Amino acid sequence: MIFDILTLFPEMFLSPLEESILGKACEEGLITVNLINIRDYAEGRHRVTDDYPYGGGKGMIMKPEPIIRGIKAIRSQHTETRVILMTPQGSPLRQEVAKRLAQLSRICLVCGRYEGVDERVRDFVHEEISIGDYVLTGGEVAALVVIDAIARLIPGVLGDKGSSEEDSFSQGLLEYPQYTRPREFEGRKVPEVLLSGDHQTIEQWRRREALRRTWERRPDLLAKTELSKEDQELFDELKGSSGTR
Ligand code: 6GU
Repeated sequence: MIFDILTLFPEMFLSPLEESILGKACEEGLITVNLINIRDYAEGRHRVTDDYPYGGGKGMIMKPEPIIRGIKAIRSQHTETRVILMTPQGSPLRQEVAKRLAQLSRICLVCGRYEGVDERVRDFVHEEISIGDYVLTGGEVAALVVIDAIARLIPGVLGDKGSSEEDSFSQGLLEYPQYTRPREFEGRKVPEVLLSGDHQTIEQWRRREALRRTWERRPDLLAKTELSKEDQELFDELKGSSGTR
């Protein structure tokens, strides 16, 4: 997967892409992130990339020409590129969106800054994505979120650290509680069932706890998830014993 990032702040991407799993994915060539400064496409001695809003109002708007020239330069070399504008007005990033995007070969993420981008930029992008209902100072951190969510779905990126198919959301449920050593910490014990070695009982416990957690914290997710007959039985057990925790 190749990402072309159009941004006024390419350096914001450097250390997140050098560390840990993303760092390794870059090193191994499983993902490539090209950082392109929008200012390189601005004209004039001062290479201005923003201007006052027509009609008045607070803040500055990113000028259309540098961004659109940048998009055109990328698309003219790589016609298959999917162009995505990062904006709080975009459609919400969800696991299914990340899965769809992970199938592509090349994605250009356009990072807006300031109070937004000139509306005419929208005619040159395929889609718009938001990472949630809150406002960031710019699209850069959101673009990193998109890169991370996609990268970990690319075969080889997670390695033996586990398959992404069992993650929260992939199955429509939150994850079950996890423990490691010690068996007891400040009076807090690891649930006995996890020490039992009985894999079937452990599986069932985990599934029930995943259902419990989702029901308690994200009933909206549960409403969208199809429960198997077994899940429905575990879920009914939970509801029968609510409060026992
Ligand atoms: Cl993509 N950009 C900005 N500036 N704020 C956001 C966002 C994006 N997604 C959520 N909030």
